[in-house]
Amino acid sequence: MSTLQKIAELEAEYAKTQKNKATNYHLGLIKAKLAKLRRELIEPSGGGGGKGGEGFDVAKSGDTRVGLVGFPSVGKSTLLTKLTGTFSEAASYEFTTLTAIPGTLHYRGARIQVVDLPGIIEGAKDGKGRGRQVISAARTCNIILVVLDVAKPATHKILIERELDGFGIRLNQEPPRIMFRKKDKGGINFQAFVPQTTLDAEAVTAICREYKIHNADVHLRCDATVDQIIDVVEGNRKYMPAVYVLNKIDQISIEELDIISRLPHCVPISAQHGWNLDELIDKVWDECKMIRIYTKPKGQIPDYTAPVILHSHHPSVEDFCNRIHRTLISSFKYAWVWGSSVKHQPQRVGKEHILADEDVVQVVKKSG
Ligand SMILES: Nc1nc2c(ncn2[C@@H]2O[C@H](COP(=O)(O)OP(=O)(O)OP(=O)(O)O)[C@@H](O)[C@H]2O)c(=O)[nH]1
Ligand SMILES: [Mg+2]
Repeated sequence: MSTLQKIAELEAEYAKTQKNKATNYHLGLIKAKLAKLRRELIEPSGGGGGKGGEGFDVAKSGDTRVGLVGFPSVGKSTLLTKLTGTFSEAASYEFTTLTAIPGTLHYRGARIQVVDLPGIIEGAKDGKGRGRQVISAARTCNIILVVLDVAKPATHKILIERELDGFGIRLNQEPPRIMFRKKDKGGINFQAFVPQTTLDAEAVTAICREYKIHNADVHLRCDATVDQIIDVVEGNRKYMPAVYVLNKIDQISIEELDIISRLPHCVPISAQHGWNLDELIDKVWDECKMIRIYTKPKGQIPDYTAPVILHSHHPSVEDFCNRIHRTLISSFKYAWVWGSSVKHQPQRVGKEHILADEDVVQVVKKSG
Protein backbone atom coordinates (compact mmCIF):
# COMPACT_ATOMS: atom_id res chain seq x y z
CA MET A 1 0.00 0.00 0.00
CA SER A 2 1.37 3.43 -0.90
CA THR A 3 1.85 6.17 1.69
CA LEU A 4 -1.03 8.12 0.17
CA GLN A 5 -3.35 5.13 0.48
CA LYS A 6 -2.30 4.61 4.09
CA ILE A 7 -3.02 8.29 4.78
CA ALA A 8 -6.45 8.04 3.14
CA GLU A 9 -7.28 4.96 5.17
CA LEU A 10 -6.26 6.54 8.48
CA GLU A 11 -8.15 9.74 7.63
CA ALA A 12 -11.27 7.68 6.97
CA GLU A 13 -10.84 5.85 10.26
CA TYR A 14 -10.38 9.16 12.08
CA ALA A 15 -13.51 10.60 10.46
CA LYS A 16 -15.73 7.69 11.45
CA THR A 17 -14.49 7.42 15.05
CA GLN A 18 -16.71 9.19 17.57
CA LYS A 19 -14.96 12.06 19.30
CA ASN A 20 -15.22 11.78 23.06
CA LYS A 21 -13.11 11.27 26.14
CA ALA A 22 -13.13 7.47 25.76
CA THR A 23 -11.86 7.53 22.17
CA ASN A 24 -9.36 10.32 22.75
CA TYR A 25 -6.50 7.93 23.26
CA HIS A 26 -7.25 6.05 20.06
CA LEU A 27 -7.69 9.29 18.07
CA GLY A 28 -4.36 10.56 19.35
CA LEU A 29 -2.64 7.47 18.01
CA ILE A 30 -4.26 7.88 14.58
CA LYS A 31 -3.08 11.48 14.48
CA ALA A 32 0.47 10.48 15.39
CA LYS A 33 0.47 7.82 12.66
CA LEU A 34 -0.82 10.39 10.16
CA ALA A 35 1.86 12.89 11.15
CA LYS A 36 4.55 10.25 10.61
CA LEU A 37 3.21 9.32 7.17
CA ARG A 38 2.95 12.99 6.15
CA ARG A 39 6.58 13.46 7.13
CA GLU A 40 7.50 10.60 4.78
CA LEU A 41 5.78 12.49 2.00
CA ILE A 42 7.59 15.72 2.77
CA GLU A 43 11.05 14.26 3.17
CA PRO A 44 11.05 10.95 1.31
CA SER A 45 13.74 8.72 2.77
CA GLY A 46 15.63 7.71 -0.37
CA GLY A 47 14.13 5.82 -3.31
CA GLY A 48 10.63 6.15 -4.77
CA GLY A 49 8.29 9.06 -4.52
CA GLY A 50 10.98 11.64 -3.98
CA LYS A 51 10.69 13.56 -7.21
CA GLY A 52 9.70 17.17 -6.97
CA GLY A 53 10.54 17.29 -3.29
CA GLU A 54 13.01 20.12 -3.53
CA GLY A 55 11.83 23.71 -3.33
CA PHE A 56 12.54 26.33 -5.95
CA ASP A 57 15.99 27.78 -5.88
CA VAL A 58 15.55 31.45 -5.20
CA ALA A 59 18.63 33.27 -3.99
CA LYS A 60 17.77 34.91 -0.72
CA SER A 61 18.38 38.63 -0.89
CA GLY A 62 17.27 41.54 1.20
CA ASP A 63 16.32 41.78 4.84
CA THR A 64 12.93 40.12 4.85
CA ARG A 65 11.34 37.56 2.61
CA VAL A 66 7.63 37.58 1.83
CA GLY A 67 5.96 34.63 0.08
CA LEU A 68 2.78 34.94 -1.99
CA VAL A 69 0.70 31.80 -1.64
CA GLY A 70 -2.76 31.12 -3.05
CA PHE A 71 -4.94 29.32 -5.52
CA PRO A 72 -4.43 29.99 -9.24
CA SER A 73 -5.65 33.28 -10.71
CA VAL A 74 -6.21 35.09 -7.42
CA GLY A 75 -3.79 37.84 -8.50
CA LYS A 76 -0.42 36.92 -6.96
CA SER A 77 1.61 37.91 -10.01
CA THR A 78 -0.31 41.13 -10.44
CA LEU A 79 0.48 41.95 -6.81
CA LEU A 80 4.19 41.19 -7.22
CA THR A 81 4.40 43.48 -10.21
CA LYS A 82 2.57 46.28 -8.40
CA LEU A 83 4.65 45.97 -5.23
CA THR A 84 8.11 45.54 -6.70
CA GLY A 85 8.00 46.60 -10.33
CA THR A 86 9.36 43.16 -11.25
CA PHE A 87 7.31 41.79 -14.09
CA SER A 88 5.62 38.47 -13.45
CA GLU A 89 3.22 37.46 -16.14
CA ALA A 90 -0.41 37.77 -15.16
CA ALA A 91 -3.19 36.23 -17.18
CA SER A 92 -6.77 35.17 -16.86
CA TYR A 93 -5.98 31.46 -17.26
CA GLU A 94 -4.89 29.29 -14.32
CA PHE A 95 -1.29 28.28 -13.57
CA THR A 96 0.25 31.20 -15.42
CA THR A 97 3.20 31.24 -13.05
CA LEU A 98 5.20 28.01 -13.07
CA THR A 99 8.20 28.86 -10.95
CA ALA A 100 9.17 31.18 -8.10
CA ILE A 101 9.73 34.77 -9.22
CA PRO A 102 11.40 37.17 -6.79
CA GLY A 103 11.15 40.94 -6.77
CA THR A 104 12.42 43.57 -4.35
CA LEU A 105 10.43 46.24 -2.56
CA HIS A 106 12.30 49.12 -0.92
CA TYR A 107 10.54 50.46 2.13
CA ARG A 108 11.83 52.64 4.99
CA GLY A 109 15.39 51.73 4.06
CA ALA A 110 14.72 48.00 4.16
CA ARG A 111 14.90 45.64 1.21
CA ILE A 112 11.93 43.32 1.23
CA GLN A 113 12.10 40.37 -1.13
CA VAL A 114 8.67 39.37 -2.41
CA VAL A 115 8.43 35.92 -3.98
CA ASP A 116 5.62 35.13 -6.39
CA LEU A 117 4.85 31.42 -6.25
CA PRO A 118 2.83 29.19 -8.56
CA GLY A 119 -0.79 28.65 -7.61
CA ILE A 120 -1.35 25.71 -5.29
CA ILE A 121 -4.21 23.30 -5.49
CA GLU A 122 -6.03 21.17 -3.02
CA GLY A 123 -4.00 18.08 -2.12
CA ALA A 124 -0.69 19.92 -2.54
CA LYS A 125 0.56 18.57 0.77
CA ASP A 126 0.01 15.04 -0.51
CA GLY A 127 2.16 15.70 -3.55
CA LYS A 128 -0.31 17.09 -6.07
CA GLY A 129 0.85 19.69 -8.61
CA ARG A 130 3.86 21.71 -7.59
CA GLY A 131 2.42 22.06 -4.14
CA ARG A 132 5.32 20.47 -2.35
CA GLN A 133 7.82 22.84 -3.94
CA VAL A 134 5.59 25.84 -3.36
CA ILE A 135 5.17 25.00 0.29
CA SER A 136 8.88 24.25 0.81
CA ALA A 137 9.63 27.67 -0.64
CA ALA A 138 7.02 29.20 1.66
CA ARG A 139 8.83 27.76 4.67
CA THR A 140 11.90 29.87 3.86
CA CYS A 141 9.94 33.14 4.18
CA ASN A 142 9.58 35.50 7.14
CA ILE A 143 5.89 35.92 6.41
CA ILE A 144 3.29 34.43 4.12
CA LEU A 145 0.74 36.48 2.29
CA VAL A 146 -2.18 34.19 1.64
CA VAL A 147 -3.72 35.82 -1.41
CA LEU A 148 -7.46 35.19 -1.69
CA ASP A 149 -10.01 36.16 -4.28
CA VAL A 150 -12.52 38.24 -2.38
CA ALA A 151 -15.32 36.42 -4.20
CA LYS A 152 -14.50 33.16 -2.39
CA PRO A 153 -12.30 34.01 0.58
CA ALA A 154 -13.61 31.79 3.36
CA THR A 155 -13.52 28.39 1.67
CA HIS A 156 -10.17 29.05 0.04
CA LYS A 157 -8.67 30.28 3.29
CA ILE A 158 -9.52 27.02 5.04
CA LEU A 159 -8.16 24.91 2.18
CA ILE A 160 -4.87 26.78 1.98
CA GLU A 161 -4.41 26.60 5.72
CA ARG A 162 -5.01 22.87 5.60
CA GLU A 163 -2.38 22.44 2.88
CA LEU A 164 0.22 24.47 4.78
CA ASP A 165 -0.68 22.74 8.02
CA GLY A 166 -0.03 19.34 6.44
CA PHE A 167 3.46 20.59 5.69
CA GLY A 168 4.20 21.60 9.23
CA ILE A 169 3.56 25.32 8.78
CA ARG A 170 1.51 26.91 11.56
CA LEU A 171 0.14 30.33 10.67
CA ASN A 172 -0.32 33.05 13.29
CA GLN A 173 0.17 30.61 16.15
CA GLU A 174 2.59 30.74 19.02
CA PRO A 175 4.63 27.58 19.63
CA PRO A 176 2.76 25.62 22.35
CA ARG A 177 4.11 25.99 25.86
CA ILE A 178 5.24 22.39 26.07
CA MET A 179 8.66 21.26 27.21
CA PHE A 180 9.67 17.95 25.66
CA ARG A 181 13.06 16.37 26.35
CA LYS A 182 14.17 12.87 25.46
CA LYS A 183 16.19 10.99 28.07
CA ASP A 184 18.04 7.70 28.41
CA LYS A 185 16.01 6.24 31.24
CA GLY A 186 13.22 6.92 33.73
CA GLY A 187 10.16 6.34 31.56
CA ILE A 188 7.75 9.08 30.48
CA ASN A 189 7.68 11.78 33.14
CA PHE A 190 4.41 13.64 32.51
CA GLN A 191 3.68 16.86 34.39
CA ALA A 192 0.79 19.24 33.74
CA PHE A 193 1.19 22.70 35.27
CA VAL A 194 -2.27 23.80 34.12
CA PRO A 195 -5.48 21.72 34.04
CA GLN A 196 -5.84 19.65 30.85
CA THR A 197 -9.15 19.19 29.06
CA THR A 198 -8.07 16.48 26.61
CA LEU A 199 -4.68 15.08 27.56
CA ASP A 200 -3.48 12.85 30.36
CA ALA A 201 -0.33 10.84 31.14
CA GLU A 202 -1.70 7.77 29.41
CA ALA A 203 -2.47 9.54 26.11
CA VAL A 204 0.91 11.28 26.06
CA THR A 205 2.73 8.04 26.81
CA ALA A 206 0.88 6.32 23.97
CA ILE A 207 1.87 9.04 21.49
CA CYS A 208 5.49 8.84 22.62
CA ARG A 209 5.40 5.06 22.23
CA GLU A 210 4.11 5.50 18.68
CA TYR A 211 7.38 7.39 18.08
CA LYS A 212 9.35 4.68 19.89
CA ILE A 213 10.19 7.14 22.65
CA HIS A 214 10.12 5.43 26.03
CA ASN A 215 11.99 7.91 28.20
CA ALA A 216 11.26 11.64 28.20
CA ASP A 217 10.17 14.63 30.25
CA VAL A 218 6.92 16.16 29.05
CA HIS A 219 5.90 19.36 30.84
CA LEU A 220 2.68 21.08 29.82
CA ARG A 221 2.31 24.78 30.58
CA CYS A 222 -0.75 25.23 28.39
CA ASP A 223 -4.00 23.34 27.94
CA ALA A 224 -2.47 21.22 25.20
CA THR A 225 -4.05 19.29 22.36
CA VAL A 226 -2.95 16.02 20.79
CA ASP A 227 -1.85 17.96 17.71
CA GLN A 228 0.39 20.19 19.78
CA ILE A 229 2.05 17.21 21.46
CA ILE A 230 2.68 15.67 18.05
CA ASP A 231 4.08 18.99 16.78
CA VAL A 232 6.54 19.12 19.66
CA VAL A 233 7.61 15.48 19.23
CA GLU A 234 7.98 15.88 15.45
CA GLY A 235 9.94 19.04 16.16
CA ASN A 236 10.21 20.51 12.64
CA ARG A 237 7.20 22.80 12.79
CA LYS A 238 7.48 26.32 11.51
CA TYR A 239 5.46 29.02 13.28
CA MET A 240 5.00 31.89 10.85
CA PRO A 241 3.04 35.11 10.69
CA ALA A 242 0.54 35.37 7.87
CA VAL A 243 -1.63 38.09 6.38
CA TYR A 244 -4.74 37.22 4.41
CA VAL A 245 -4.80 39.47 1.38
CA LEU A 246 -8.32 39.82 0.03
CA ASN A 247 -7.75 40.80 -3.58
CA LYS A 248 -10.09 42.15 -6.27
CA ILE A 249 -12.14 44.37 -3.98
CA ASP A 250 -12.97 46.39 -7.10
CA GLN A 251 -15.41 43.56 -7.79
CA ILE A 252 -17.54 43.91 -4.65
CA SER A 253 -19.82 46.46 -3.02
CA ILE A 254 -18.91 48.80 -0.18
CA GLU A 255 -21.29 46.88 2.11
CA GLU A 256 -19.53 43.59 1.40
CA LEU A 257 -16.15 45.26 1.86
CA ASP A 258 -17.27 46.55 5.24
CA ILE A 259 -18.05 43.02 6.45
CA ILE A 260 -14.87 41.30 5.23
CA SER A 261 -12.60 44.08 6.50
CA ARG A 262 -13.39 43.01 10.05
CA LEU A 263 -11.75 39.61 9.70
CA PRO A 264 -8.57 39.27 11.76
CA HIS A 265 -5.20 39.39 9.95
CA CYS A 266 -6.93 40.51 6.73
CA VAL A 267 -6.07 43.35 4.39
CA PRO A 268 -8.47 44.05 1.51
CA ILE A 269 -6.77 45.30 -1.67
CA SER A 270 -7.08 45.59 -5.41
CA ALA A 271 -3.75 44.57 -6.91
CA GLN A 272 -4.84 45.67 -10.35
CA HIS A 273 -5.82 49.18 -9.27
CA GLY A 274 -3.12 49.47 -6.61
CA TRP A 275 -5.68 50.09 -3.87
CA ASN A 276 -4.64 49.84 -0.22
CA LEU A 277 -1.13 48.53 -0.91
CA ASP A 278 0.31 50.96 1.67
CA GLU A 279 -1.74 49.37 4.41
CA LEU A 280 -0.60 45.93 3.23
CA ILE A 281 3.08 46.90 3.36
CA ASP A 282 2.65 48.46 6.81
CA LYS A 283 0.96 45.29 7.98
CA VAL A 284 3.86 43.18 6.68
CA TRP A 285 6.27 45.50 8.49
CA ASP A 286 4.41 45.09 11.79
CA GLU A 287 3.81 41.36 11.52
CA CYS A 288 7.48 40.72 10.69
CA LYS A 289 8.38 42.84 13.75
CA MET A 290 10.83 44.88 11.68
CA ILE A 291 13.10 47.22 13.62
CA ARG A 292 15.71 49.54 12.02
CA ILE A 293 19.08 49.99 13.69
CA TYR A 294 21.66 52.36 12.22
CA THR A 295 25.33 51.59 12.54
CA LYS A 296 27.85 54.25 13.40
CA PRO A 297 31.47 53.53 12.62
CA LYS A 298 33.84 55.31 15.02
CA GLY A 299 34.40 58.96 14.10
CA GLN A 300 31.83 58.92 11.31
CA ILE A 301 28.22 59.91 11.04
CA PRO A 302 25.66 57.07 11.14
CA ASP A 303 24.67 55.50 7.86
CA TYR A 304 20.99 56.38 7.70
CA THR A 305 20.52 54.91 4.24
CA ALA A 306 21.17 51.29 5.09
CA PRO A 307 19.68 50.25 8.44
CA VAL A 308 20.30 46.82 9.87
CA ILE A 309 16.87 45.18 10.03
CA LEU A 310 16.03 43.00 13.03
CA HIS A 311 12.92 40.86 13.32
CA SER A 312 11.91 41.27 16.94
CA HIS A 313 10.01 43.87 18.92
CA HIS A 314 12.62 43.62 21.65
CA PRO A 315 15.99 42.97 20.02
CA SER A 316 19.08 43.00 22.20
CA VAL A 317 22.47 44.44 21.29
CA GLU A 318 23.57 40.81 20.99
CA ASP A 319 20.85 40.13 18.37
CA PHE A 320 22.12 43.19 16.50
CA CYS A 321 25.73 41.93 16.59
CA ASN A 322 24.69 38.49 15.39
CA ARG A 323 22.83 40.02 12.48
CA ILE A 324 25.99 41.79 11.34
CA HIS A 325 28.41 38.92 11.71
CA ARG A 326 28.31 35.71 13.70
CA THR A 327 31.75 36.23 15.23
CA LEU A 328 31.23 39.85 16.28
CA ILE A 329 29.78 39.01 19.68
CA SER A 330 32.93 37.14 20.77
CA SER A 331 34.98 40.35 20.48
CA PHE A 332 32.22 42.59 21.87
CA LYS A 333 33.30 44.86 24.76
CA TYR A 334 30.42 47.36 25.01
CA ALA A 335 28.37 49.58 22.75
CA TRP A 336 27.39 53.22 22.55
CA VAL A 337 23.72 53.75 21.84
CA TRP A 338 21.84 56.87 20.75
CA GLY A 339 18.06 56.86 20.48
CA SER A 340 14.86 56.17 22.35
CA SER A 341 16.07 53.05 24.18
CA VAL A 342 18.53 55.04 26.30
CA LYS A 343 18.31 57.96 28.75
CA HIS A 344 21.66 59.55 27.97
CA GLN A 345 22.81 60.32 24.44
CA PRO A 346 24.93 58.35 23.93
CA GLN A 347 24.81 55.73 26.64
CA ARG A 348 27.24 52.91 27.20
CA VAL A 349 25.44 49.52 27.26
CA GLY A 350 26.16 45.80 27.49
CA LYS A 351 25.03 43.10 25.12
CA GLU A 352 21.75 42.48 26.99
CA HIS A 353 20.50 46.02 26.39
CA ILE A 354 17.19 46.08 24.48
CA LEU A 355 17.20 48.34 21.44
CA ALA A 356 14.37 50.38 19.96
CA ASP A 357 13.43 51.26 16.39
CA GLU A 358 15.86 53.74 14.78
CA ASP A 359 18.50 53.54 17.50
CA VAL A 360 22.08 54.25 16.46
CA VAL A 361 24.69 51.74 17.67
CA GLN A 362 28.45 51.84 17.76
CA VAL A 363 30.11 48.61 18.85
CA VAL A 364 33.40 48.83 20.74
CA LYS A 365 35.48 45.68 20.44
CA LYS A 366 37.93 44.16 22.89
CA SER A 367 41.46 45.01 21.95
CA GLY A 368 43.84 42.24 20.92
N1 LIG B 1 -10.75 42.72 -11.08
C1 LIG B 1 -9.52 42.44 -10.69
N2 LIG B 1 -8.79 41.53 -11.37
C2 LIG B 1 -7.54 41.27 -10.96
C3 LIG B 1 -6.98 41.93 -9.83
N3 LIG B 1 -5.71 41.46 -9.64
C4 LIG B 1 -5.52 40.55 -10.63
N4 LIG B 1 -6.59 40.45 -11.43
C5 LIG B 1 -6.76 39.59 -12.62
O1 LIG B 1 -6.83 38.22 -12.24
C6 LIG B 1 -6.23 37.40 -13.25
C7 LIG B 1 -5.16 36.50 -12.62
O2 LIG B 1 -4.09 37.30 -12.15
P1 LIG B 1 -2.63 36.72 -11.90
O3 LIG B 1 -1.86 37.83 -11.26
O4 LIG B 1 -2.10 36.09 -13.12
O5 LIG B 1 -2.98 35.59 -10.84
P2 LIG B 1 -1.99 34.52 -10.18
O6 LIG B 1 -2.48 34.34 -8.78
O7 LIG B 1 -0.58 34.94 -10.34
O8 LIG B 1 -2.31 33.21 -11.02
P3 LIG B 1 -1.38 31.89 -11.27
O9 LIG B 1 -0.01 32.33 -11.66
O10 LIG B 1 -2.09 31.15 -12.34
O11 LIG B 1 -1.39 31.12 -9.97
C8 LIG B 1 -5.66 38.35 -14.31
O12 LIG B 1 -6.58 38.41 -15.37
C9 LIG B 1 -5.57 39.67 -13.57
O13 LIG B 1 -5.67 40.77 -14.44
C10 LIG B 1 -7.77 42.89 -9.12
O14 LIG B 1 -7.37 43.53 -8.15
N5 LIG B 1 -9.03 43.09 -9.61
MG1 LIG C 1 0.97 34.02 -11.19
